[in-house]
Amino acid sequence: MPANLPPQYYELEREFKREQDPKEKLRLAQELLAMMPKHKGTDKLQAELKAKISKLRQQLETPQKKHGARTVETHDHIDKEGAGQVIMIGPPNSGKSSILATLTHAHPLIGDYPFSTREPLTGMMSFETIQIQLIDTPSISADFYEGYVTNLIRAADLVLFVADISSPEIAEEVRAAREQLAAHRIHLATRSAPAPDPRISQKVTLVVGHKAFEDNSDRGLEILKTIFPEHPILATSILDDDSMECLRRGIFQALGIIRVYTKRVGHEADFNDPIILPTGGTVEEAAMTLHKDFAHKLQFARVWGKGKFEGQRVSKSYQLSDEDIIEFHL
Ligand SMILES: Nc1nc2c(ncn2[C@@H]2O[C@H](COP(=O)(O)OP(=O)(O)OP(=O)(O)O)[C@@H](O)[C@H]2O)c(=O)[nH]1
Ligand SMILES: [Mg+2]
Repeated sequence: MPANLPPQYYELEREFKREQDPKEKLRLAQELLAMMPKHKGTDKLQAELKAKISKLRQQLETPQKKHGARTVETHDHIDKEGAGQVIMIGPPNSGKSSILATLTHAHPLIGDYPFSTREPLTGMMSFETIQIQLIDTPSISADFYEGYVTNLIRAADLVLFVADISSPEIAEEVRAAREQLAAHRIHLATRSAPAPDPRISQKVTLVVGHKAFEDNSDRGLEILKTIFPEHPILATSILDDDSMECLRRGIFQALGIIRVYTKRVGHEADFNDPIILPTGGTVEEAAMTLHKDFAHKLQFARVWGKGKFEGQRVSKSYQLSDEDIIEFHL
């Protein structure tokens, strides 16, 4: 079976082969893996690349004893958990750790001074029937950028760019953070699309205007809108529960996923463990998440949900909607 790799893959592969720095090489390898279509024709290539990634990771994590250098733990990778991985980034003191503490059970250090967060920290956020992983990161400014944040951003499913709209310096703070991101080849995009330049990572971004309802906040929000005219922007405050609930839903919607509940013939639907699919996912894709053979044997499905009649019979290629209930028939 042919691998059918996109032309950008070969371009990036050349860059990977040329690269000498193991850290950058690891980043490129991870990117190659993300770009590779996942099917039988690429099984071998995927396995080879995964082996290279694990070797590079080992190499980076091995303590460097030479010249008395300190062992530096790498935070290049955080295993994904739940229905999606969302990374919070932004200027110092904008409230990222406070958002993590409000939406999850994590206990980050929160300070009324910049740069209190020194390492990434994760927490799981409940949204109705699913869990979404949030990552809090060290802040980004003109003078400060933790290198590993680039890899974390590249691997995440969604970026939450958190800015303090009550800050009189918001324009400068946001500009500095965006310049750092651009220097590290991260583009905060409105929707996912391959970048024309394969070295640049286009990340779908939800912009959060945090510390709303303070003096200056309205002015800050207007400035943020002019900086991000195309992006969805949510105004939030940890002191306002409604805004935090809107943020939960906003994160779910920006992830571009749907939840599909399964039911066995003659049983009630199981609302505890939905199948997660990208928006527009089909019955066949839902079956694939359970088992490859299952998808092959599938004859049809019945679907319950908004805008359908009860138990409507649908084909494998039928596109599901969020919160549909599906019953597979083999
Ligand atoms: N008024 C107001 N203050 C907030 C809000 N959210 C956080 N803060 C305060 O803002 C300060 C910074 O909050 P953090 O959550 O530590 O911000 P951060 O972005 O994680 O900052 P660093 O990691 O230190 O760069 C703290 O004093 C918080 O109490 C909010 O919604 N409204
Ligand atoms: Mg913090």
